[in-house]
Amino acid sequence: MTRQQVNEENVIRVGCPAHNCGGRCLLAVHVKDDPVQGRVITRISTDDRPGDSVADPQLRACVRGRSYLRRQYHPDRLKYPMKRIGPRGEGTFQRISWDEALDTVAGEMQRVKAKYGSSALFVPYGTGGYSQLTGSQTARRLMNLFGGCLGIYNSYSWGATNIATPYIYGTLKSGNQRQDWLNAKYIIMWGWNPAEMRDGTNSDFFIKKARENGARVICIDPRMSMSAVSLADEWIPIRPGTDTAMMSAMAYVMITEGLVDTAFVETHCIGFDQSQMPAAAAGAESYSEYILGQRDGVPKSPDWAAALTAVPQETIIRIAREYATMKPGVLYQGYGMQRRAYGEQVVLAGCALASISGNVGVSGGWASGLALQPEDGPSWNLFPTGGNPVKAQIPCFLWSEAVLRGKEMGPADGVIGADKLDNNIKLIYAVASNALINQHANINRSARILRDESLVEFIVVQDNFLTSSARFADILLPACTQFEAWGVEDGWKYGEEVILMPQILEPLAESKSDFRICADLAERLGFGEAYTEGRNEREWVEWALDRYRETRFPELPDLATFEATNQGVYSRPVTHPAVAFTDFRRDPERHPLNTPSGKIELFSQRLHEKGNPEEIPAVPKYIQEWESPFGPEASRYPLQAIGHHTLHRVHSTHDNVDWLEEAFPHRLLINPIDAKYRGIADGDLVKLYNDRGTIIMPCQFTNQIMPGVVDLPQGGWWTPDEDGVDRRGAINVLTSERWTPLAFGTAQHTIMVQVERAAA
Ligand SMILES: Nc1nc2c(c(=O)[nH]1)N[C@H]1C(S)=C(S)[C@@H](COP(=O)(O)OP(=O)(O)OC[C@H]3O[C@@H](n4cnc5c(=O)[nH]c(N)nc54)[C@H](O)[C@@H]3O)O[C@H]1N2
Ligand SMILES: Nc1nc2c(c(=O)[nH]1)N[C@H]1C(S)=C(S)[C@@H](COP(=O)(O)OP(=O)(O)OC[C@H]3O[C@@H](n4cnc5c(=O)[nH]c(N)nc54)[C@H](O)[C@@H]3O)O[C@H]1N2
Ligand code: SF4
Ligand SMILES: [Mo]
Repeated sequence: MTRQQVNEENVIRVGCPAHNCGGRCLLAVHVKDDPVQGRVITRISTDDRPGDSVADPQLRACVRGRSYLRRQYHPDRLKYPMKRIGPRGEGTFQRISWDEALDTVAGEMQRVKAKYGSSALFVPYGTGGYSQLTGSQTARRLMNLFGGCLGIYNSYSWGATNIATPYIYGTLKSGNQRQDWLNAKYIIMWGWNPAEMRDGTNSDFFIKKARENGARVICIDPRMSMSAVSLADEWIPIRPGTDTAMMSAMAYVMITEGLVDTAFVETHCIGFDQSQMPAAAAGAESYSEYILGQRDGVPKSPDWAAALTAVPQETIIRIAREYATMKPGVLYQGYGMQRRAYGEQVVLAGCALASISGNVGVSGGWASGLALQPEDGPSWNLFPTGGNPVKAQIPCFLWSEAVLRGKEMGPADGVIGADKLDNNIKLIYAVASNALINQHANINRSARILRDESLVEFIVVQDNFLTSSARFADILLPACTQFEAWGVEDGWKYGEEVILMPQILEPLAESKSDFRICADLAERLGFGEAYTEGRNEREWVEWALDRYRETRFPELPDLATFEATNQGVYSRPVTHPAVAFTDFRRDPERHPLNTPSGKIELFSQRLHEKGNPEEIPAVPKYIQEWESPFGPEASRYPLQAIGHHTLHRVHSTHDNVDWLEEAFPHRLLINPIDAKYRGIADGDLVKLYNDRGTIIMPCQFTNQIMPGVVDLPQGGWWTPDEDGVDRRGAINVLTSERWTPLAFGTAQHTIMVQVERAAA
């Protein structure tokens, strides 16, 4: 498809430095070549290709991309390498030369490796750079060539989903291409907010198109989210952490009213009832026995669920009937509700509903679960990190455990690749990560751990800004921004495009690209050539384009063509959207799933064998969360707090962008009913606390959140005062480091808090 370009000479089309935003968009960067200042960005607009066709829609930027010049030209950008001169964590640094910085880092890597071994080295989860040549993968390649480091697996994003989905479907590729949503008659956005949290650039656009096509759209969320407002026919507020109860009650309605697709269940599922139990688990509780309460005496009726969820039973019954009859239908699960205690259950319960309603493997339907695009989806990490000689890996969320007690950790703590770790973490090299402090749970605990120099002996942080994690660095390395480095990106989770990210500005002051810094370190450590393979960054981008061409996009232009046309993007229209599980649906015997039975496992023998039915049941169950309105903790901390992914930021990135703060001020969002009961007025400073910490910040009234729940959008920069009280509003001051039982994933959204009026 050729598209006419608007040929303004002063515009360069590039991929947005998306960081770990779920979108990938095209920016039109307007530049001026100034004789004194050099090249400056004057403004940023977006995709101007004509047409908004469904097959190949524009990749239009959001407010973060359009405000990017305020981040690019922020006065606080890191300009020079620095070393710590005060106590660790205090944030006092002194400028040093690159030579001193690199010598120190290389020297510490060698010292720690010699003293403890490679598995004491660690590159934490860090998602700030996904343009292939930026971000933590550059440091992983360095470490792997150096002899390896303790590995990580899983993500903060969808820790429970990642692990749970394959138990029922045998794969993570359980999604259709999004164009297929136009064939749906019914769409439930369950804890999913694509109008605000980008989950593929055009997900909200496709929902809008599906609705124009006649689909009824429901949003189930404790907040009347931007998606509830702009995309849905109906908003159903639900008490956080109780979704599995509503899903179970929907199954109850479907079973008792004869709305189950029994033909599909008989041929494609196991574990629905006793006739379908695996031989080795004969006699164990089946899915329908749990739903009907035949073993535990508790039918999972709408009445039962209404008390837990705060959703009226008539609503539950109606939604169940609609979903089971207005077919095909999509039940799209967001990830916020699985970043919770027992997050695995809500994932599996949603998949079970999709299965018993017969919505799996059909156009217009949706299997739920992680729902990666079938066939070859986008790739986050093309830049080769090489094999890690250290085989042991920990779940990424358990890094602070590995600092404290690595040597005691084994499979019971989610360790894979080894029976035991042979080290505690002693050196951390954090690149494009604010997950040492800001984005990890229980900030005050993390800070205590990192302050102790006898635990982690050396910390390097490489970032654009002095973030809350960077304050804990021993050596701070200034990374340049992605406008100042070469890169390339493709879709986040869905999409059929490749977007070029050419270097458009010189790196600020002495800052350097992640690739360059790691290559310089490799040079010092004696394997510079192995690191670069003789390629500079531009040549690595050419290399990446070649890989895309070989794997997904045979018609992808080469770099010279990209540059000559200033297109910025290559996209491939989707006219026949792929549908997951089509072959399995047609012929389950010849195309079995990658599960032990080859079928959809409503009952999982593998989960049964875990021998922990209270926390890891073999069929999806509602389990009361470890902090909940129903537990004793509610007497001191009666409010549930969620921290949704806001338009203002990508996690903690962009928190310091003034335009975004002006448009979306960072506030504790509270329902006036909860506020007035506490004598709080709109705009008051409030104290928000639990046993783990305290935040003082302004509040804002909103009726768009259900009473009993407050919302502090995640990602505010932790800013403790002299009493250790956070004055900006980092929700992780309040969150818990406890992990989910099966996936060892984060449960950061499961927290109870109290709010009161604060003295100014
Ligand atoms: N603008 C923006 N977009 C982003 C990101 C960002 O930081 N900013 N981050 C990206 C990344 S890395 C990820 S992993 C994804 C994350 O995407 P998600 O995890 O899906 O995002 P959240 O905002 O945490 O949660 C989505 C919705 O779930 C609701 N919710 C919270 N708890 C519950 C619950 O118990 N039940 C129900 N039913 N709903 C609940 C929230 O109110 C919110 O509206 O977003 C991606 N997109
Ligand atoms: N309470 C709570 N906590 C959460 C979540 C939640 O929903 N609730 N969400 C979780 C999720 S889903 C995720 S993915 C994590 C994200 O956690 P992180 O991966 O830590 O993401 P960010 O906070 O965006 O931090 C990225 C850092 O990279 C820097 N950076 C940007 N570009 C570059 C670059 O090119 N090079 C270098 N060196 N640095 C760069 C940014 O300045 C920023 O400091 O947070 C998790 N934490
Ligand atoms: S959605 Fe993400 S990639 Fe797109 S403009 Fe916004 S920040 Fe950039
Ligand atoms: Mo994420």
